[in-house]
Amino acid sequence: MSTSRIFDDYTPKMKTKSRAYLYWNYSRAKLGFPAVFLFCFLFFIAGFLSSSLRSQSQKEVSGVRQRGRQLDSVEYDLMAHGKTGDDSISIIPFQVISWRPRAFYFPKFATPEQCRHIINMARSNLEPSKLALRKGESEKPQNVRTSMGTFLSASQDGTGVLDAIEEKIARATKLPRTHYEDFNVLRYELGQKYDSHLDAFPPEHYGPQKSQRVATFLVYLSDVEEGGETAFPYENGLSMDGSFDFKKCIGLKVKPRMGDGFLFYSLYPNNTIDPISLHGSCPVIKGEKWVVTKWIRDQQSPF
Ligand SMILES: O=C(O)CCC(=O)C(=O)O
Repeated sequence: MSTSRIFDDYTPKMKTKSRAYLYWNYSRAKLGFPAVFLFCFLFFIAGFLSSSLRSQSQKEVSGVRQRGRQLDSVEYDLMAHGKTGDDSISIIPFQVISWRPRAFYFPKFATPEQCRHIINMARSNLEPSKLALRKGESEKPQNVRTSMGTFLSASQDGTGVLDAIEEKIARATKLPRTHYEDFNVLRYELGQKYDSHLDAFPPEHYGPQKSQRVATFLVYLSDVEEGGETAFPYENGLSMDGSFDFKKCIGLKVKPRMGDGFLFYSLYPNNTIDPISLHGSCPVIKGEKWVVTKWIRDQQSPF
């Protein structure tokens, strides 16, 4: 085929096209229709295979983390800040787990090194976890909370790990550290659990309160092979007809994974207690569960 045939459509409009375009046209003519068709077909197949592979990996949710959206890197123009403000932007990724209860998941909130450090700090001081006594109770009910635990304050940790975690909780919750109780590190061995309860203290059961727990921030310090989920049996108003057995582990379940953070609110925005925040720790079926709890109050310490 002569080049004049190839350039048949070389009109004035085409003159503006680049040499590359002309070369492509030339090559196309030289290769012939079957070769171009084959090339397009292979290109289509490659695109189809790569997109179906990508969507397959995103669907793998059973037992495996669902792939989240990548955060775009954005340039921010900072504001002038007040004396207690920051000169940088905080970005703490989270997922809304539920609005009833108001519960939010913070993947990879702490590093594995931070988790191991907190466990090591707590390990030698563990005692049986305690329960607050209700009005009229003289001793703690048996077999409700069977974990071991200890309290740690950020100031006890010379390495600054607890300080950094507490600071990050303040950024995540936007609630000030002046309202925080000490960290409560908990260890659940096989079969150990915490039956469903509220973190807030209803005055009808506990008497008048000087302050209330607004929210709870958990950082899971270990993976758990099976069981040990933090469970909310009243999720979205379910099982609230009065017949619920507080020892049952049902409803919305959050699986502990080393380093992940989990926040839920015990109070409504009007400071009354949200009954749907009722929650517990399911028995550990396989492995061991370590978690650290940070209770956040509506008043400054001391409570
Ligand atoms: O261990 C958990 O997942 C929950 C702990 C808890 O409910 C609590 O400390 O109040």
